[in-house]
Amino acid sequence: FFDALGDVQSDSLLALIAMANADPRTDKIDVGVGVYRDGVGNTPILRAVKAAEKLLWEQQQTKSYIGGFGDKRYTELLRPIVLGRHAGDDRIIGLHTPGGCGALSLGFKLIATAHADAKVHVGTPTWPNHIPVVEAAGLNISEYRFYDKLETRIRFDEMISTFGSAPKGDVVLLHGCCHNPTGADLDEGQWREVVDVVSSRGLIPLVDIAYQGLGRGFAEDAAGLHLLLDACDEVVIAQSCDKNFGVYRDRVGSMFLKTATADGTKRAMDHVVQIAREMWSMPPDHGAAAVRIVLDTPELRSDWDAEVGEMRARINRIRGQIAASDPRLAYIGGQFGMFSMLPLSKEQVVKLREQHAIYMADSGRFNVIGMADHAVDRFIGAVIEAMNG
Ligand code: PLP
Ligand code: TYF
Repeated sequence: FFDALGDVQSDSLLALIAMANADPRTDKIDVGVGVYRDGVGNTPILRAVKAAEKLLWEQQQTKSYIGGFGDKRYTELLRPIVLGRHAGDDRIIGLHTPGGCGALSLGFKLIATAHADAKVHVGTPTWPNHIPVVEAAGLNISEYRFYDKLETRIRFDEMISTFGSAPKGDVVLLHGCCHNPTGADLDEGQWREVVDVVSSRGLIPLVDIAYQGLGRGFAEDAAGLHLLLDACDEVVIAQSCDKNFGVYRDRVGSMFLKTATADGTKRAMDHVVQIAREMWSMPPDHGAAAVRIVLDTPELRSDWDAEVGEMRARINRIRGQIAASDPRLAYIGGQFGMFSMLPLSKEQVVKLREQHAIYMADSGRFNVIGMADHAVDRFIGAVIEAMNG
């Protein structure tokens, strides 16, 4: 019966983790997967999260079901962070999801429930999981070229002309900040142009914001999203706490929806809860409960702010170090978040893997803070050698 199943195309990033783990060389550098690593190469549990988990263990009275919306206090506490000046808008309602991935899935399935024939414009390259999630919702995808890897710049004209000729009701998938896989974020002027064309043509933006706080700062990283909320009646937001709280495996995210009216959003959210019921029924509690306790406890909250500041500072310090090493890498200093993409061919990437035990995605995407401090110079030397070769 199950012989009918063919091979799946595995997630190339997850396959890369296994490949790096299997390499016995002790000086290997794993800049493949997107998790934060500190100066000695560890992915620690944040102090604030550890303290919140202790409080949770002491205080939690029951593990009974929490309901389809998940932890409502958790989504309430996220509102000022994610929505900023729009936090009080009752046309925006949120729901706790299993990670950003769960939020994306819900968002696209909601879109498909409303309009099964909607088309989603996706800029390439993008996070490899975006495409299967959109396809699983049964929506049509139209790709446009977002970024030129060899010229190391956003193809902004192409983005604007794609949106400018899209019919009303088409969906655009936007990265809120810290673009994965390129690190190339829109600047404020570019966001304003995008917001103008999206709102004037009646397009539906779905904003994926999975790295808030790790680029320029919490408010800055959501500035484009807030401009969209100023101008658009209908916005879908897929948010993740997995990176900025370092709770990757606990699967902590949220989906927010804005429609033109509070009643309209309530009605749409009934559909969202129904869609979630078919997939996971209710979200896992633990990680969101820890995040809630951090945000609800002033000392933990300020410690968390400081810890995100430390992560951001390390990201931007290593970016600066790489950017200063060679004029061809200077662009990396003007990009944000965990990732940038090197202008290397797949052959050059494979050579780095074989000759230098440096593991990055075939596309040349690397995790800026994937390596320990002591490995940065060796990484830079090998990359320059590869670019020259
Ligand atoms: N969106 C982007 C752009 C990501 O890089 C990730 C990374 O995992 C996600 C969404 C999903 O995050 P989560 O692990 O919370 O599902
Ligand atoms: O892009 C990354 O490396 C992270 C981790 O299916 C990730 O977002 C990668 C692939 C995947 C889930 C998470």
